[in-house]
Amino acid sequence: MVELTRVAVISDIHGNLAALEATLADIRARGVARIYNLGDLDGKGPDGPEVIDICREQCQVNLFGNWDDLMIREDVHNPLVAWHRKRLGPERLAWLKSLPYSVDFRLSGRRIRLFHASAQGIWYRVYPHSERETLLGMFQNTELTGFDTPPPHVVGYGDIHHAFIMPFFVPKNHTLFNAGSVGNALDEPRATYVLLEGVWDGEDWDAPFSIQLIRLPYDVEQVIARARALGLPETDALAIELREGIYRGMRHK
Ligand SMILES: [Mn+2]
Repeated sequence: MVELTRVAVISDIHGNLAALEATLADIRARGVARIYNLGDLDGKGPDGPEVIDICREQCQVNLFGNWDDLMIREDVHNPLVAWHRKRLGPERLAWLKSLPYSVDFRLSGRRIRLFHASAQGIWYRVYPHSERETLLGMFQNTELTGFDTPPPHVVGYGDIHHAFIMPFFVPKNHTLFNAGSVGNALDEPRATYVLLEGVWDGEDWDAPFSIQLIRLPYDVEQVIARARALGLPETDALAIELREGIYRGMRHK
């Protein structure tokens, strides 16, 4: 009997503490050994500081996302970003700035790579309906992912707040998945994450391997009330995203 390791892939928490707590409770109940967080810890929801402090302590890996970039960029003066930045304080901002771009590991023979948005950059967005060439670009080594290891077979990312699992017909043995969003899911309004299971660092492709998509309820109204109490800018837009999963940038389209 082979020993299987469970790795939780969480992403895009966006300052939503209630969604993170629901996710961590589920992760603990399933006996998960490692938690890998793909970034966008803050922005949007009201509790960025708490989310960052918990992830620093509980996640084995935290990666850098595009909202984390907004937080640390001195050329961004948007009032919403300024509100979040002030709450985070300099020490947490310095930690965000230190986060790595991607992580590679191996499960049941497969080389697995995780990053926030794509191999091309944190601001280069890839959708399940993107061109085939763009989708295959997710498996390429780039200056950002490094050239130290051969390209991966399985790639996981976040960024679009839209979870999916896409095995390729050609090339064989390749799968692209999106972990969805813990705190700002836009495909269905529940805390979402992905669970991987396989033999840790194992070379045998015939050992069991699985990718599972998990949806969890949490107290959305508590998050909205907390945002209002703290005076978070754009709380009405946040409320629509959290209740209905409708992106604020899409409301007028
Ligand atoms: Mn995001």
